[in-house]
Amino acid sequence: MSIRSTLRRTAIAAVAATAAIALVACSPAASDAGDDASTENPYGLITPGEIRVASLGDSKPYTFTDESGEFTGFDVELFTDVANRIGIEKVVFTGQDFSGLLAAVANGQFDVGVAAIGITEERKETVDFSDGYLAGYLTVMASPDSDISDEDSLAGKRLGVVQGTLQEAYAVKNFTDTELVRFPDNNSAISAVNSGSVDAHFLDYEAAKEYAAQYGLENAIDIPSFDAPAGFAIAQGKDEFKEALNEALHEAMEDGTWKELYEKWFPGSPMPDQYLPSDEQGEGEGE
Ligand code: SNW
Repeated sequence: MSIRSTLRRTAIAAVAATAAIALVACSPAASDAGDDASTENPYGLITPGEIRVASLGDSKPYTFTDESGEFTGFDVELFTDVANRIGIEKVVFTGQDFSGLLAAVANGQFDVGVAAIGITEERKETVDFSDGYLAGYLTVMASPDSDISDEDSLAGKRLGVVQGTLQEAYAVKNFTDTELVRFPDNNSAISAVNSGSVDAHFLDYEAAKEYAAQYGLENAIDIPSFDAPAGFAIAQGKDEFKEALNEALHEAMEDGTWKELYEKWFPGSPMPDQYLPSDEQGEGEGE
């Protein structure tokens, strides 16, 4: 094809696209005649029929990329299942730094943030959350030769945290004699532990377990974070989307899908009660 005809085709395509956008923008039907607009895009997604997800590439087993670059992990599989239940097959995950993730959801670059994101009042000032789907521990991970074994033993030590995490906030508040070293992601913090430039890294329990096994480190301190269960973060005011996600999430809990994914991704971890099918709750407590 000649350059000229390519240019011409591009120009025609551009004009057509602009006209289409203008039509949509001017048409009163697009905004208020509920029917058409809401059947096509009832959840107010950036691209109708597709959910764009802000996530993390290095929080195995919650969210991570496998050898072929595909996103997988507990949160990824759970969210994909939930999305499918609300009729969305196309779920596109993108890796972000944790520190920018909630802002990217709030300002509409993504439909949802999925990355073991704890629900807190402070975060709710910028984004909404689905109901919780995971409650666990924040873990300080160190080399087995270190003398870090409790919060007091962190005094005078250098501790890695990922910027913007609950670990950072907890450390700022509670580890006042510890030097905090901020990292953009877990991988860079773990490298620093391995090279000795920090004494320990503070991250989510299951991710710590994973890195511990990989690098011969150990979980030195576990701090409950049950008051901030993880939820799916969505932009404020998308109530239909949020309600649909919640309904689907509870279905996934009730039919045992949640439990299956939990056992798959967190083998050997204590099974929490509140997300199991209702007829299985209270079992194993000796009641
Ligand atoms: O608050 C916990 C929750 O109880 C569960 O253990 C999953 O992790 C948390 O949501 C905390 N997660 C951190 C946060 O929300 C770090 C997230 C990350 O590194 N991806 O800041």
